[in-house]
Amino acid sequence: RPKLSGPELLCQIKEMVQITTLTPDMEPFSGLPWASQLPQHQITTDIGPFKTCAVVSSAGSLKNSGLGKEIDTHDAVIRFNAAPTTGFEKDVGSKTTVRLINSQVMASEDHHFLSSSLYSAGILVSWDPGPYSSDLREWFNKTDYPIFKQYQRYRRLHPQQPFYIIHPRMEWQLWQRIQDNMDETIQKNPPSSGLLGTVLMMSLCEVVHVYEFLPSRRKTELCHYYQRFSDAACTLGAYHPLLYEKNLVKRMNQGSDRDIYTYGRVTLPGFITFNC
Ligand code: NCC
Repeated sequence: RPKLSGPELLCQIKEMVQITTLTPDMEPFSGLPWASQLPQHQITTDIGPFKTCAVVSSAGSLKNSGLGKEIDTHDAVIRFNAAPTTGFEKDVGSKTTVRLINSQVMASEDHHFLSSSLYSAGILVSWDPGPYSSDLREWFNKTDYPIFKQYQRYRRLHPQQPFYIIHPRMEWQLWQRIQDNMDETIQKNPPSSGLLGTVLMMSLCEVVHVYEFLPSRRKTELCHYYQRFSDAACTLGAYHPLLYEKNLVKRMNQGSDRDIYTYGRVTLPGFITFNC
């Protein structure tokens, strides 16, 4: 199979990955009493377009990066799961426009999702590994974690905060782009929050800078910049096809290798800026 160039890969993702969030009219949700808690419109209709966006991975290599000021100059910033800014501003900045969380964070006791102020800044977007069929009814009957129960509870407590749920089809369409562009067979698990968030921002922004998804010279076994826990699998992947995700992002990068090495910074073009 011929190896696609960066621009060809970008076009595949633009054309074959639909950024869709759940709306109240979708089955089986339309028939449920809480459907009206779902946003009326697609996230891509409601927010953006932004000029510049920053995707802040949670990697340990952000520690001592001093990238906070640079990150905050972007028009929109996306962060993931339980990644904090308080106390880490120098390295990761303080602006949060979007927070993308997996359903494990929503459900596990130790994250205090319903009560922690960590989640009250910005727009929330959540996802749960759906079945490969991407059938909403099938997913609804068998989610990985109780995403819908927690969604309803959170919405009741914070009715004013925008909160979207990603259609699982997006996960698998993106997974397929990874698989079709790799020679090896990859594990059939959805891409990491980091890649999902990167593609989401490519649909909302003209230019996307991704920080420490491709590790800089600060590369470390430290899992997160905010925790004293080391495991190389955080950077290389175990459940998620993370290594393959990174390979794909490396091929799409429009910045220099020097930018990666020094700043852990990748530059990706927003979908509206190129034609296929
Ligand atoms: O670790 P996590 O991700 O929250 O990190 C967010 C995204 O940053 C990128 N990353 C992170 C660490 C690292 N050393 N290198 C990186 O490149 C990845 O793109 C990652 O997606 C997830 O994807 O949702 C994940 O969530 C955690 C965990 O559920 C949450 O942190 C909450 O505690 C998963 N860890 C476990 O299940 C134990 C992780 O596999 C993926």
